Amino acid sequence: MNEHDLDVLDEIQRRVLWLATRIVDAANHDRDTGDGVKVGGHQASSASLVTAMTALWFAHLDAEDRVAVKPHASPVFHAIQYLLGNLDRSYLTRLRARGGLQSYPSRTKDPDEVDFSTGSVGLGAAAPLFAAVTRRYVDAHFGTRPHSRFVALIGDAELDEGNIWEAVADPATSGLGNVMWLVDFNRQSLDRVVPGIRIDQWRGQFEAAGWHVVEVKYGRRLAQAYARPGGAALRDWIDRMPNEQYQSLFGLTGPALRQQFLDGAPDGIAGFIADLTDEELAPLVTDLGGHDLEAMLDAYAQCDAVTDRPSVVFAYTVKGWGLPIAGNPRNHSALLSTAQVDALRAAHGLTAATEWDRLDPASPAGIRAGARREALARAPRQRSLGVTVPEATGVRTQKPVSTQEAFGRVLVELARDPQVAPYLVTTAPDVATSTNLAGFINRTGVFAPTERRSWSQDRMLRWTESPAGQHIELGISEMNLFLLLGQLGLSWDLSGQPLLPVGTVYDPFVLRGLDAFLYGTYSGSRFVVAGTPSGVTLAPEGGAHQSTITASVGLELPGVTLCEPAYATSLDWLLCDALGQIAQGAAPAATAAPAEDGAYYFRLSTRPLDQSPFEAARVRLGDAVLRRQVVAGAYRLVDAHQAHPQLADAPVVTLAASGAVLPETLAAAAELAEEGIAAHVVDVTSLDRLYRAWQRTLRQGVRTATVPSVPGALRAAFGDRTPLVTVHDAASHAMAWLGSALGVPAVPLGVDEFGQSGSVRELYELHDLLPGSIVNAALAALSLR
Ligand SMILES: Cc1ncc(C[n+]2csc(CCOP(=O)(O)OP(=O)(O)O)c2C)c(N)n1
Ligand SMILES: [Mg+2]
Repeated sequence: MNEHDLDVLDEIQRRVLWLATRIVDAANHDRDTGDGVKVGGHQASSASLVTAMTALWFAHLDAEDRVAVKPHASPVFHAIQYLLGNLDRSYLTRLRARGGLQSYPSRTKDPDEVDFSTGSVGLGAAAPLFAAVTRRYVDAHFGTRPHSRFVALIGDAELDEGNIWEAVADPATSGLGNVMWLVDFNRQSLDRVVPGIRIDQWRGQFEAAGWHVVEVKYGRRLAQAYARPGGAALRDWIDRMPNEQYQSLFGLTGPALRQQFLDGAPDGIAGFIADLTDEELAPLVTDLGGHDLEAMLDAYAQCDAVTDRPSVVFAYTVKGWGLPIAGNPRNHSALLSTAQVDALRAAHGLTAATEWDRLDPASPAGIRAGARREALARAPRQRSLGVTVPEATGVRTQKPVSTQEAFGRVLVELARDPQVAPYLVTTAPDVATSTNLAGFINRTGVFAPTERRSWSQDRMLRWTESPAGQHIELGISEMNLFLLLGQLGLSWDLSGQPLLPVGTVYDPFVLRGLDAFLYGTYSGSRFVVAGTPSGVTLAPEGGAHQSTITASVGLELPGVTLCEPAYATSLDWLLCDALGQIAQGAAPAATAAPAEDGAYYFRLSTRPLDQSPFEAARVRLGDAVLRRQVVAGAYRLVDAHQAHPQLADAPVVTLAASGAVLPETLAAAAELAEEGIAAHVVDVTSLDRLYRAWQRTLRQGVRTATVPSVPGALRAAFGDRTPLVTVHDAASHAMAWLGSALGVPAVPLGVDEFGQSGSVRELYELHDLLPGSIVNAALAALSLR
């Protein structure tokens, strides 16, 4: 790049800096929210990345590249999109406003095209790495796509997040030459100037994991000074200076700066800088490489040249670069005053009339922006897969079977379906075999970028690794599981190929990956995850492995549908429906009205259940009706009046249960019948869909000030309003709302303490889930009428 081009880029970066600063300023000073809550925004964090981001978008990126932007640099991203002509001017004054620019880049809520949502620090760094894992898989299975580079722009303090190192360390992410992380190395976090010089430690960690590390430490001015006689000592001094001392230089001018710079310096340094005026000294000693356009472009080129492993660039920057708050340890959330903004505007040669203008299209900078807009324009992507997933695979079993086993079998059946099979991809954090994925893996193999020889003679598990494999095995990191699932589910967008991703995880450890789970669904990803085994039903495993709050988590997570079937066929129907909805993309589904988006969370169990009660309901209701009800969230497994006509005039109670506790619930209903009480049994297959149906009608009522009715999904299963007992191998709270929804007295049974080791019977006894307790709860519910 020649001097002229660098000057053009410099002009552009100055405008980017101004706009990013002013976007935050306008949000805070031009708008009155009237609620006394500060609007906020991050001018210093944004300024820090202006050079790196200008160099990327205005000189380096291609249309196929995908970039994650550090959360606090969203104003820089939007300023760039505006200058490229991809964002309407009206948004610039609407940062952090409803319907405006989101505070942190959002795939689903921002008006311009964001590749990766960010916000929870650490996750935005890992997401492009897993997007590259996904691309490698897609290329191997569906033919090579146009080359993409996956870039993450991350804050240096983000490297404190453990998930970063989990992602870097996993063999599944190794060898990805199309990945570049750019660390905004401003040596400041939120609270402070980070003590010590950590670069050597981080370099070691990256290199040990097989990464290519580039340091962009100094700008051209300092590089020239180092080349002069005696310059080596200057370099040595700046390299050794404590972060805090170096950072403090940015707030100083005149003799004070010189004095602070020389504090502790070896003899000779003072002499070396003696002939520089104070005005010359400041830009020299603060001349860092992260603000040198040429140095940054050179670093990007170095990363492109290394194609067999991921690269990380440590760009030394100044937090608040070009602003009066530069380097100030308290600048993370600091806002420029109106007077400071006025001075900055004038310094950038702008006025109140021109401050929001784009670059003059006739100027070299404007011409470059126009050319880059064209170079970065993307073709539309297809979200729908265009294949039909069957309504059921028809898994049949004479023997008792658990939902976890049925899940494995349904996947094997789908792997035999020539339409669906190619798109299925499974993943697990070292629990593939213990969550019944072995059958699927035996059919499809394990994915590896290159053929690997198998040394195992095990005929039960053929762990063949090849580029054709359809299972991606991860080390034990639930964070990585959800990060990968999230990216597999966005493959239609980021790699031009829709997939049907399915993951498994021990249910209690869903919580370990919860932030990444949320991240994926907030990003609009669609996948299936099975949490299995769940609850105290995996009894001997004890309290550390027993999940109780996960049902509530699944129920409450937006963009996630929780399903907890008890019987094999209902699991079959629900899983096929879920995959069918993912295959359709965002289109409305025939089964669950209105259109359901997002991911599916199957909470499963290893307890084998006798399937005959379900078969009886099938005979009673017929497959068409039963399937519709199962998919809608609940059906009546036992109708007390049909089962016991003699109880026509008896008191009636409803026992609603979800998942593994159905046998105890059925036994309780039988006992109640003997005592002259008619007990219906409702099998709740998706608490989530029931709750949503209820909320939809309620909200409708609230918004239109009309009386809400009981929604259809509840009416079909619960019918007459009887007292209610809910039974769940999960926190009792998760089902407790059903009483309010139906307007009936209710006794919720569930697990509200940590569990322990024991048999299923012993643990159910401990937590009041045995038939006797359910009977007593039913009597209590009846007495509450
Ligand atoms: C998981 C998570 N924890 C805490 C925060 C709050 N937070 C936002 S930025 C930040 C410090 C970031 O420092 P760094 O990554 O160095 O960014 P920069 O210096 O560029 O602002 C913290 C603690 C967050 N956004 N996400
Ligand atoms: Mg920082």
